[in-house]
Formats: sequence, C-alpha cells, structure tokens
Amino acid sequence: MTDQTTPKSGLTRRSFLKAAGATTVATAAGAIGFGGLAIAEDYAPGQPDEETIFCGVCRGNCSGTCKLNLHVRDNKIVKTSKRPFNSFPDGSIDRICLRGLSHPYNIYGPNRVQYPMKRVGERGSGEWERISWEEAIKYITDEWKRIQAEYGEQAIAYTRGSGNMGAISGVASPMYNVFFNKINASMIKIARDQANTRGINRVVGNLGDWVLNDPSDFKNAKTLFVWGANITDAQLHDWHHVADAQDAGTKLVVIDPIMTQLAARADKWVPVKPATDAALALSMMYVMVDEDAVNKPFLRDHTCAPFLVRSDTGKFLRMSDLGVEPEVIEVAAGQVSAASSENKGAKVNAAKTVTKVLDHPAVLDADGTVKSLVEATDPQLSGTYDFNGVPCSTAYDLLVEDIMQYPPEKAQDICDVPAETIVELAHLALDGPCIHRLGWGSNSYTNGVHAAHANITMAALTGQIGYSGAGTGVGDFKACWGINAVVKGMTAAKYPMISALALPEIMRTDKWKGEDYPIRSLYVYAGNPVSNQVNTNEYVNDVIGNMDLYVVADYCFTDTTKYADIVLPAAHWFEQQDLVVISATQCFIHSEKAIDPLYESKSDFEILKLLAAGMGYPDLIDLAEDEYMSQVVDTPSLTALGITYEKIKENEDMYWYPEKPWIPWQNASFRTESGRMEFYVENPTVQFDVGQTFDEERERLPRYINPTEAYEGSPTWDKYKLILLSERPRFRVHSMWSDNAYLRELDPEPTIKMNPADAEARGIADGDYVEVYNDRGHCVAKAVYNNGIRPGCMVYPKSWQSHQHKAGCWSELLTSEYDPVGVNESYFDNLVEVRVWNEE
Ligand SMILES: Nc1nc2c(c(=O)[nH]1)N[C@H]1C(S)=C(S)[C@@H](COP(=O)(O)OP(=O)(O)OC[C@H]3O[C@@H](n4cnc5c(=O)[nH]c(N)nc54)[C@H](O)[C@@H]3O)O[C@H]1N2
Ligand SMILES: Nc1nc2c(c(=O)[nH]1)N[C@H]1C(S)=C(S)[C@@H](COP(=O)(O)OP(=O)(O)OC[C@H]3O[C@@H](n4cnc5c(=O)[nH]c(N)nc54)[C@H](O)[C@@H]3O)O[C@H]1N2
Ligand code: SF4
Ligand SMILES: [Mo]
Repeated sequence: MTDQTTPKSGLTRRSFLKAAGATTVATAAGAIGFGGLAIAEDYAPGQPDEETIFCGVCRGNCSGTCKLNLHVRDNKIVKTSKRPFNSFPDGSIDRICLRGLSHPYNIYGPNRVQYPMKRVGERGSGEWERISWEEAIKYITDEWKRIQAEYGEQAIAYTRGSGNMGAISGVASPMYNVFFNKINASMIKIARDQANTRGINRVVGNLGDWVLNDPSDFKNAKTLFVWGANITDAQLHDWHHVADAQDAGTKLVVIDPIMTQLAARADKWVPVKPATDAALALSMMYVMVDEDAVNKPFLRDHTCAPFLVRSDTGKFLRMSDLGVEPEVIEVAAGQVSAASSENKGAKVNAAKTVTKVLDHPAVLDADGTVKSLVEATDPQLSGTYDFNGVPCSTAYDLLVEDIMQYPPEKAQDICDVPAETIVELAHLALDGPCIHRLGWGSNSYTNGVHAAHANITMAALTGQIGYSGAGTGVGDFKACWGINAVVKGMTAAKYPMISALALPEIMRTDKWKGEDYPIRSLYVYAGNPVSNQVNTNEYVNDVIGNMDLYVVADYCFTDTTKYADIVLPAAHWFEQQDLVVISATQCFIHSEKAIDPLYESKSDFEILKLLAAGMGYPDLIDLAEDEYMSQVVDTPSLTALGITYEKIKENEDMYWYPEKPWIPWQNASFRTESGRMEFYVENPTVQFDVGQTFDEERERLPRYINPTEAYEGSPTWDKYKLILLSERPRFRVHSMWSDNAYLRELDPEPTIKMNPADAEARGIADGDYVEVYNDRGHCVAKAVYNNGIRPGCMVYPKSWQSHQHKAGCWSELLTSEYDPVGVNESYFDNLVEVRVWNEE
C-alpha cells in the first residue's frame, strides 16, 4: 500500500517540470501525468497527423461553458484552445481564458486524486492509505447499511457543489437522484445565489433563477447599470459584451463599494456603502415619484399598482370579498426552466393542464367605484376604499409611502452616495432603455432579498423591462428550458431537501424542525464545502465532526477531501462525455470524451452505479449515458423547437430558443398569479423551509433594513470595525485551479486588499503579512495597499486552500447567520479586525 498526502506547496512550472522527471521514476501512475505535461511543454504545431482534436466544454461554475478544442496526442491532452460555437457562426462567443488554457495542469498535475483512499490519520491530517475500488465501495455501503439500520434511512445524506455543470456526471445530473432517492437519503441543498432570486422572483414570477436579457443585448441599452457584479473577472466570458456595448455608445454605471476593474472602465462609478443597495434604489424611486416621472400606463396595465390592499389582512381585496364567485378555468401548464435554485439542477415539468381559480383583485375605477380588475376601464393608481369598515389603499400608494421615507438627502447618509448622484442615477434610469444587471454583491448580506426586490420594483416604475435594451435581473446563468429531469428508475424523494444552513444545527441536536432526524453520513461531490461554505470551524467541528462517515468524490485534493474518511477519485471533465444544459451561452452543448480516465479515476456516473450495486441495486442504473440523456432532452417541447439529443451531439451546440437574443418578460407577460409585476407581495414565502418564522409585513414591500453584522453600530462593532468582502478571482473558479502551478506564477499567494488609510491606522505596511480575525476564526495573508477599496472594507480574492495560507482560512471568518426568507449564505455580512502577523 502506498501513502499519499496533500501536496503542501505550490510549484512553479519550471520547478514542477524539473521535479517531474524525478517523480516519473518513482511512481508508475505519475508517469502518465507528467509525461502529458512534458509533451505540453514540447508541443510544436505543424504535426496535424499526430493530433486528434475533440470538442470539450469547460464547465465549472464561472458559468462561461466555453467550447474548447482538446488537442490529444498519444492519448494525452497536450493543449486546449478555443473552439467555435456552431450556433453563433459570427464567432461572437468563441472564447477561452487563462483557466481554460491551463487545464492540462489540472489533469496531469500532482494535485490529482489518483485512487480510492481511506483515512488513516486524524481527520484533517490528510493521511490516507490507498485501497481498491472494491474495498472502498464495500466500506461505504456496509457503513451506510449499518447507519440506516441504527439511525433510520434519512441518516445518509448527500450534497453537491457547483463543480461541474454537466447533466450526466455534474450538478444537473438526474442520476444522483435515481440512486439517492432509491435509498431514501436526505438531500442537503447548498444555500447560495438565491437571495436576489427570491427578491426578484416574488415580483415577476419564476422563469428560472438568473433571468435577464442576453448580454448581447447590452448594446441596445442607453445605460447599463451593474449592481455588485464584477464582470471583468467573475463573468470574464461576458465582459466582451459589455465592451461591445460601450463601443456602441452604452453608458456603463457600476455600483460597487470597491473600484473593481469593471468600475475602472465605467462612465460612472458609485462606491455605495456595503449592504445599502435597497436604500439607494428606494431613493432613486423617490426621485421618480417626486418628479412625477413614473410610467403610469405601465404601472396601471402591467403591475399590481392599482390593486386594493386590505389593511386588516395585508392581502389584496378580492372580488370574492365583495361576493363575486371566482372564475374556474383550465390552462396549459408552463414549462419550467432547467436552472433552478436547487443547485442549478434540473426541474421537472409534470402536468399538461392545470385548473386555475381566478378570484380577481378589486380596483378603483375612474368613476370612483370598485370593480374587478378585468372589468375596470381605467384602474386608478391612487385612492382609498372603505370595505365594511376596513380601510383599503392601492398597492401603489403603499409603495409610495415606503419610498417617501428615502429622500436623497436621507439616503445619502445611509448609502454614502451624494444626494445629487442619486438624482442623477434616477434620471439615467428613467431615460431608457436601461438594463440593470445585478450580481451577487447585495445578495451576500442578510438584507439581500430586499435589495433585489427594490431593484426590480424600480423596473415597475419605469416600465423598462421585457424588450430589447430593457430589463432587470441577475442574468449570469441561462436556463435551457423544456428538459425532463425524471429518467428511468427515478423515484420521488421521500424526505424534503434540507438547507445546508440548517445542517450544523441538525448535527448538533439530531433534530430537524423539532423531530428526531439524525444524520451520520454525508456524500459530497463536485463541491468543496470546507473552503466555500460559511463558518469553516462550525462546519468542520459540528457537521463533519458528528459524522460517522464523510465521503468526498473529487478529481483533486481540496480542503474538503482533507477531512474525508473515504476519498473517491472522480474523472476529470475531459475524461468522460457530458451534456451541458445550463450555460451562460444559453446553448445545449455536448462535451466529448477525449481520453480515458487517468489513474484509477471513474466518472461520477460510474461511481453511482458501483454505489447502487453495493446497496443492493445492481440493475438500478441500467441504461447507457446516451439513453439517459435522450430521456432528458427528447421532450415534446424541445422536439417542437427542433432540438434533440442526437442533433445536439451532431451540431455540438444548439441555442435553446428559436430567436436570438432571448429577452425575458416580453410583452410584459409575467409569471405571477395576475400576470403582472407584483411588487406588493400578497403571500410572501421563504426560499427554503427550515421551520423558521418570519415577519410577513416586512416582506410585502421592498425595505431597507440593516444587515446582520456589516454596519456601523452592529452588535460586534465595539470589537471589529472592518467589513470583509471577497471577490471572485480571475485565476480560479472558486477553489478550482487553486493548485494550478501555471496560474500560481501569476498569482502566487493569498492576499487581502486594504485601503492604505485603514492599514496605516493599524501599523500595517504594504506587503506585510497580516492576521485577519474575529470571534469565529482567523486567516493570514499578505496585505496589499489599494486606494480603490472603500475605507472600512477589505477584500480578499476567494478560495485559496488552507495549505496556501500561513495560517487559517478565509471562510473561518464568515457568519452562518441568515435571513429567514432568503435562507442564503451571507458571505459579506462580516466584521473583522486586522493586525500584523507575528509568526510566533
Ligand atoms: N473567475 C471566477 N468567476 C466566477 C466565479 C469564480 O469563482 N471565479 N464564481 C461564479 C459564481 S458561482 C458566481 S455566484 C458569480 C458571482 O459573480 P459576481 O457577483 O460578479 O462576483 P463577485 O466577485 O462576488 O462580485 C460581487 C461584487 O459586489 C461588490 N459588492 C460587495 N458588497 C456590495 C454591496 O453591498 N452593494 C453592491 N452594489 N456591491 C457590492 C463586490 O465589491 C464585488 O465587486 O461569479 C461566477 N464567476
Ligand atoms: N467567501 C466566500 N465564499 C463563497 C462565496 C463568496 O462570494 N465568498 N461564494 C459562494 C458561491 S456563490 C458558490 S457558487 C460557492 C462555490 O463553491 P463550490 O461549489 O464548493 O465550488 P468549487 O470550489 O468550484 O468546488 C467544486 C469542486 O468540484 C470538483 N469537481 C469538478 N468537477 C467534478 C466532477 O465532475 N466530479 C466530481 N466529483 N468533482 C468535480 C472540483 O475539483 C472542486 O473541488 O462558493 C461560495 N463561497
Ligand atoms: S474558466 Fe470559464 S471563461 Fe474560462 S474557458 Fe472555462 S468556461 Fe470559459
Ligand atoms: Mo455562485
């Protein structure tokens, strides 16, 4: 048996290649990998007969899903290069980034998990022994059987990260549900990227999670507002659309507390105080209302503005309240998008027609009488009505009452944006068409739902939504609709999904929502929760620490594999075929298998089959990959669009929609009950049920509320005075590429960006190693002076692995508090302090 430990230090490419020669002698398995890299180094073009090129899709969570040429020589991937999209013959989305170019290192580098391993040292020590696949599967499934017999079937849980956008082995794969539903395991759902979705979808309805005009439409906007997104780095693949728009005359306004590279390119940069976007948007709306510049016809015809609201229940006054029987009609069920908050996984579209009860809202007509919305000729935006002693106001009046609390002079103090700037922004937003592109800035605080709610409400006031150049939304991923996620052998899940945010408490108490609910094993794939979830120490101690068996399937070593009892070697993306159904390109894309899985790795699809057999279901997953994918794609709705699995394979990529670019909410047709923008939320619901309570009244309209920690005067303000933000670095996608030595030459070590004033006040010089700390943990990194960071904030490029820090890790510092409605991890809602690091 051979021992293998996590590589401790990054190597430069030169030293790596030198070392490679020595290592090839030492391990036979290593020889395959290092040989590949040596060829990458020696590769000279001009020998086409020796090279085969495969079509690959780069499919991590940057969401770019760029098509890549995989150049294979002698059964090794020696190079990657960009590959044209057939759906866009103008070449407009052909692209590749440094990460895409450096895949060979991820595939052949020393960080690859090569064979199944069982932990021999302490959890977290990174010491394992090599075992065979048979031993690994037997060990896991014997333990699972024991655990289920002892604690109940729910005690086995599984969770996915965002590591692979594929539908066969990735996060959009229905195959995990085929297996884990069969054994009635609990699904733990990651809790991220959903607060702004909640805030938006509760106003416009659900058309998928991240819905906005295709970025190629940016150029049709007069102004592009970017709120808390760092497109040059985090949507590198979309940056060219922004640059094209600027060339075409679109004004770029970036609202971000820090001078990002995007902000540096903007016509206007608005360094808003963190977590105050809702107040800024409400104040812009104040200006619009105050100047009587709102789009009244749009408000009347396409929003809930004229609906009367009962002051006693907070609900709309309905015609049934006035004694009119509701109408009952049959309607065709809408399609459901592939991109959902369920981890970017696939959703199902089951029923063909549904029965709808139409209890129309009551409105005030021009003649002063109350009528059904469908009968009134000119529903009034303002007015009151006395319903048997219950005062009712229009939804618009209630919104305006809220908005009137935020005159620019007051918002200026909250947001630290000058009142004149707020007025200027309001005027720009009125002078449409405008696109408001929201990122995950405001989403990362416990008040994030309201920031998005406020922003989409602004679109109700301007009417700029649903046509070319006009829209508001997140719009990073795109939904490919119409897929089917129920494949052969899949049974319904027995237990509801559990939010990852509820897991620590469940593990501490063995209870969920007051009932006994012990969990003893977690299977993690395509994710690195120790690095990417909040509050690492809580996760490691309470979640992993209370597990009997923690299994991680990954293709490389990570902070999470370090704590695994069993590590399973997954195949890299290019060692298997897959199908992409969620993508920034809005294309279905097929990724070919270019080489066989290296070492003893297996695709997750194959791993699932082994696990199923081990649990007594050898025939559960009995179709070939292609047959399952045909079940996913060959649905009536996609066939009607001319999209079939066979055609996707033939064309490599197919745009999912008949027209380009796709623009959501066309003809102001929304997916709410009324078909209108319901900025007044009659029935607020939570993103995820964790047995929580929430304040319904607060959720009805967009409000500005304090975040949990990241504000002056918060409960921890006496001890900690710096807000800790993170950014997605262009050198990694989350933790992926962390140990890629090619990229480490450009970006060698963890850093923290500080405003010099904050640094000097603490005696910190540019380049000092500093310790960032709070009550939850600490982290050591190199301080980098940066005048573009808002004083009072610090920013770290995220997801360095713990072995790359001198001590600690960034996620240790992050709060696990969450808003009961958004149930979202709040990555930026943290206060910290910083001091010079003293090695001892
Ligand atoms: N290279 C790379 N690309 C990625 C990823 C990656 O890891 N690496 N991850 C992908 C994933 S999963 C996601 S979810 C997306 C995220 O995409 P983005 O949201 O674009 O990513 P961030 O870098 O977090 O950018 C958030 C920005 O919000 C700003 N901000 C912080 N607080 C506030 C605030 O209160 N208000 C406003 N207006 N702005 C604020 C921050 O300064 C930062 O510039 O990126 C995707 N793309
Ligand atoms: N501080 C801070 N933390 C954050 C955020 C933040 O803004 N700030 N953002 C959060 C957000 S929005 C997100 S989406 C998360 C992302 O968090 P994660 O989903 O954990 O992201 P990755 O680090 O990309 O982890 C993916 C893992 O999957 C592995 N992998 C890739 N392909 C495969 C495969 O085919 N099979 C298997 N078995 N494994 C594979 C990769 O090697 C990698 O280890 O991070 C969150 N964490
Ligand atoms: S990492 Fe993202 S932007 Fe870069 S090549 Fe891959 S998909 Fe494209
Ligand atoms: Mo994300």
